[in-house]
Amino acid sequence: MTRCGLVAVLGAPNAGKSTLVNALVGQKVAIVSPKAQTTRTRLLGVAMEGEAQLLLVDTPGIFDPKRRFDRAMVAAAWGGTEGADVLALVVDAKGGLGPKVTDIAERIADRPERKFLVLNKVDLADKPKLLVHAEKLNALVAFEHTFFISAATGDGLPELKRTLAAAMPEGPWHFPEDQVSDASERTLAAEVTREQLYLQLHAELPYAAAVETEKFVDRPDGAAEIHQQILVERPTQRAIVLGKGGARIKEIGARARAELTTLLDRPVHLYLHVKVKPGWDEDRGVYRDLGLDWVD
Ligand SMILES: Nc1nc2c(ncn2[C@@H]2O[C@H](COP(=O)(O)OP(=O)(O)OP(=O)(O)O)[C@@H](O)[C@H]2O)c(=O)[nH]1
Ligand SMILES: [Mg+2]
Repeated sequence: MTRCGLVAVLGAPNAGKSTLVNALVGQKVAIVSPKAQTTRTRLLGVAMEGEAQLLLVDTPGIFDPKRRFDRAMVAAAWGGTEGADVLALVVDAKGGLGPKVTDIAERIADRPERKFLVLNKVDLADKPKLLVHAEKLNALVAFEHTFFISAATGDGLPELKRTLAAAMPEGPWHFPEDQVSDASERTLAAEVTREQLYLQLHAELPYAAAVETEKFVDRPDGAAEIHQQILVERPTQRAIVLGKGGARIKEIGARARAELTTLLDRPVHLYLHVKVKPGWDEDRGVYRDLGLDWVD
């Protein structure tokens, strides 16, 4: 008897949703950074637990969006919860709860799906605070279970995974056992480069940038040849991405290439090009390429 179902992993930005999905899958499928709003589109990570296949929907963080692009991200997050068997609300337990978290809790309170509360970052949080958060959120939502975990250290993950597996409906697996995500290699490659933008450049820049894979060629020698465009809004941002004498873009390319060589399991040739495209976040074509719906 096999089981298979959808788990929507949702929460405020920076709660550790993508870190959790990676940890449950047992391999990196989603990019992670210390900055909020790292995940921009829905992504499916596939995890196995005994006879159960968990389809984990990693979603962008939910916040109060202003720009069109942010609204599209938040719409993608709520869209990612549709059809889920379990809604897993991931909460960063180290700080205060904040209005974002209670707003999300209130919005899921009346939904018919099974709901799990996942208090994350217990390695950083103090115990009394954890219990206060758990109590407060359980007063807002009828959570079936509350878990205290660290997606970073793995603390509490086996129990969470077992409980999720048991909550999945009976049915055939949707993906081959060795498939880890629904993202194409093109998309994965673009995300890995974007992760380097987040990790290496600070201030507001990453929010002003997008990465598109323009060409992905499998060379006869087995290597992957990847051409990508980094879109920024202004010439000054282009200069920041390039760095002095091109040093920054070189380092971004080197790290992204190293990571992709591991993830794609073959040699990678990565070519990056920075393009100034004012208002790229108002271009329907960019939304389509990134897998976001245009929102009015
Ligand atoms: N110490 C600690 N750090 C964690 C834990 N889980 C995640 N982090 C860190 O928290 C930051 C945010 O993690 P992400 O997984 O990108 O968070 P997210 O919820 O996917 O964020 P968005 O995609 O921006 O909504 C990263 O720096 C992670 O390394 C944890 O259990 N403990
Ligand atoms: Mg994320």
